Amino acid sequence: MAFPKGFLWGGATAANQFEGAWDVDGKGASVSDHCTNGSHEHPKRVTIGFEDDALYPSREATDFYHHYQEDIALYAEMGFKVYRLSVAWTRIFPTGMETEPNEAGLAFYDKVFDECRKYGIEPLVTISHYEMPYALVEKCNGWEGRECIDHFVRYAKTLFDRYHDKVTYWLTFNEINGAANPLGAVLSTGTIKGFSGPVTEVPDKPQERFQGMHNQFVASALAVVYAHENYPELKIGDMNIFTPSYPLTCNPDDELLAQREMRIKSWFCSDVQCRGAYPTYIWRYFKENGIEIKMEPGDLEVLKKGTVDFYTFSYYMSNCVSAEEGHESTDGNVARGLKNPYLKASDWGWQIDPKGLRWALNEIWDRYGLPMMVVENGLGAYDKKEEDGSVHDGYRIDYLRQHIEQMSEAVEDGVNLIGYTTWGCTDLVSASTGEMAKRYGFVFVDKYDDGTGTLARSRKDSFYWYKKVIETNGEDLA
Ligand code: BGP
Repeated sequence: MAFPKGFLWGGATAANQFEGAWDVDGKGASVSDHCTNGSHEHPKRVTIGFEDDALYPSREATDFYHHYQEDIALYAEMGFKVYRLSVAWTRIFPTGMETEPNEAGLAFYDKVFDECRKYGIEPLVTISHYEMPYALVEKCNGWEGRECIDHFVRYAKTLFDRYHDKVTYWLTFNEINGAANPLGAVLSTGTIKGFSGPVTEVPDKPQERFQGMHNQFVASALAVVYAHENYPELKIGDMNIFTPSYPLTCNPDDELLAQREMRIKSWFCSDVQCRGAYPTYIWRYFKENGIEIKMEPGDLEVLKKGTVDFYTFSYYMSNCVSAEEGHESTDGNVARGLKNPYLKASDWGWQIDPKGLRWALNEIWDRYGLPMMVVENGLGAYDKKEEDGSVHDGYRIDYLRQHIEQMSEAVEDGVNLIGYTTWGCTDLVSASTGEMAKRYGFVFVDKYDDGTGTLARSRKDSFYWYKKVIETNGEDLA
């Protein structure tokens, strides 16, 4: 086994899916607070107002807000070296537009980071993870509005100024490339002004999504520049969904299509954020899709200056593409594609492909030569809690073991991988479906899709297994 000394083992969560306390201590409503629950079969919905008879799962989620000490103690028991979490923008700036931050929100994260530090756990903080103030959706159609740049930069500066001696590793936007897909309008760019309905029916407006992405690039780069100039010890990363798109056959048409799909869906954003410039291939895509990006003088210089220090990504699955019609498709979160006859899939149709992770790590390393972290990976599954509180999740252990084995192969291949945080280390709300039944955690939370549950935490079999993995620095995966 090849993991370097000091390898950052840990887990990841996001405020909107984990914290709950959606209107406590001055917090404002974010896009995720306007999303109802759903399931694999019945998509979650966005509502403009709040419906009395609907269930909004992010409101309570699994209540990290009131359980953070217990949760972080469990991470320490597993031996976490790093804990990836996000700050809720609306806890700090309730509408996004205030000029002064909400002190109660800032104080909460002080306590959380101090608690991590107490156990020697390094916090890795996502500044914006799939939520933005809903007030900004109403004001300027989310990230389509140029003014979001100023609001975000004020927010990011506030976090750097307040926490620079508690948090070294930062990510600007979660899965920024998610907005290359229609669902990204809800999760990522918030370009959903006036929309209510199932998230699968959000109107497909690539112009708005890519303009939103441009504004996020500029905002991210400005945040990086500020951090570098004021706190040179901080490390700022990007965060992408990386989903390999394999050609279904060796037909050159499939190969070309796969290359195009990879560029638009997996490479575009990181090319901008790691290399500091728009890649030339994107202009043809924009032209053919009627996309015109409005830029202001100075934007391109900012992008050049504000490149990231390390590359991070989520990895769950791979897909296939074909130039021919009629092949069976698969499911996914924001990334979807065709079924691969060599792979099995999760109960939600996400194709399980551990070797694709080795391939991804090598491709990314070859392209950028930056240190890397896998900041999300895991199996969303139905868990059954036994009467004695145990959960026998051998399927999750198998999934994680196979992915860790492939990461170690990648390290042997020469990749500079510095950390690994599995997704949803404590059970939380699913981003794509809004349900509780899709669980990822090492820690089970007694909370169910109808909103009931005691919120009690208990250790699954995978908890003890991951503890051993960390103890042996990835040597013992049995
Ligand atoms: C990623 C998101 C996470 C997380 C994860 C699992 O795309 O960054 O927020 O939720 O996917 O997806 P899901 O919750 O839909 O199973």
